[in-house]
Amino acid sequence: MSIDVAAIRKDFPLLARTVNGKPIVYLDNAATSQKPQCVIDALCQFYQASNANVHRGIYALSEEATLLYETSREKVARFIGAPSPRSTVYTRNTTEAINLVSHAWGRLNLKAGDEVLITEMEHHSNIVPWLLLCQETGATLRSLPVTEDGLLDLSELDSLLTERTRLFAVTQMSNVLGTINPVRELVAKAHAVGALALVDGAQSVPHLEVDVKEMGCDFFAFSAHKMLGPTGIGVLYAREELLEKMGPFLGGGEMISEVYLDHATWKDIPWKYEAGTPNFADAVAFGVAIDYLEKIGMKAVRQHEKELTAYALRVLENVGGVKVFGPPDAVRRGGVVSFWMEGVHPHDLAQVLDTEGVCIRAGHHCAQPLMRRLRVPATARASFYLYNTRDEIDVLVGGLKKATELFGHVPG
Ligand code: 7TS
Repeated sequence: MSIDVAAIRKDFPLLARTVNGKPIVYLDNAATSQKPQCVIDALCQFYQASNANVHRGIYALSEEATLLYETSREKVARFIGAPSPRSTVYTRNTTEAINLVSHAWGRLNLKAGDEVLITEMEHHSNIVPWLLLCQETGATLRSLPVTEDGLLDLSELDSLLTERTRLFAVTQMSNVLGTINPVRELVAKAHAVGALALVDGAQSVPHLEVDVKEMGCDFFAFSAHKMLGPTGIGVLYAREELLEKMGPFLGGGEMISEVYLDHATWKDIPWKYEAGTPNFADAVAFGVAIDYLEKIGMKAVRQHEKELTAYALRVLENVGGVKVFGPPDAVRRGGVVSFWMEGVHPHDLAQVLDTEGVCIRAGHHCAQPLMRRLRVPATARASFYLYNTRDEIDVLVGGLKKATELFGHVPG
């Protein structure tokens, strides 16, 4: 099940470049991934040979573009185990997918006295839409705490998830701690009290085998750009009955069936949720990214990242003054490692690493409530993907040691 990393790296042209005179070590995959040549080619190819607006032309070129767009949707649906492409709506990204739910479902279904449950480890894009919705409807936002080990505190679940809860919105994998949450069980718990469950898959779909049907979730959101695809295209999966009942979200061309000056009717799902000219070129290239990942196999991707993460946890432990956040083993976490280095602010650390060609993210990672829980203003974060190597983690560790020397921390 192992993967040929050397061969994979050759598919990613950006990995051949240098930064500050050093070979690039790209460890910011949780922010966005690099793109293989086949995805870049697919974008160019589309504009060179197949570009026409979709779902409107009566001519061959437009039909061809439409077919490519819809074939890509079929690939996306299959990749996440969705029962049908009808349940798969294209959005701009995870953020827009979650906002689609908060607007098109939330406004119809929430009222004062209702509750939405999130967790303390959510990304702002799975917090702020619910905050806004609760402000608008008078509903209450509650949050499941995180333990010292960076896991969800499930001992609090039964007191927070009650018959008042209308929606439980939870991430499958934390973008800060790497924690992989037991979403199947959490979804079942939500359903047991009559709530719906939304799972944020922004960090999980790129790295784990995902099956939304087996998970049983009602909504599932993710972004192409974190999984080798282009920016500006994401997905909301939702159970078909929900998509039929709720919405629409944005109004405009292409989402309608008939328009009169005093009323309108909507197109079938999923197009009811895709107002205006959609991002068809990027959707087509997204399909090629999925082909690429499927060829390698998500089991193999996960295995590689598990090994890299276990290695990173081991070597980081031996760097003086480093405290790693999140679960201590690589089984309950994906390839995201956040840490704090005594005496060095994460921003200074990222700058020193940059001089070594190493790209990491430093900051609050759009998870300010979690930063408060961890009692830090920010963390440094290295995040891996299928093209990363142990050697690159060694370069990271070398950079950390250099930062220690520069900033005068004496280990021990
Ligand atoms: N949810 C999670 C868990 C995320 O990690 C991110 C992006 C989002 C939602 C939002 O995705 P978007 O594509 O709509 O922006 N996370 C990060 C990150 O960790 N660093 O940069 C973006």
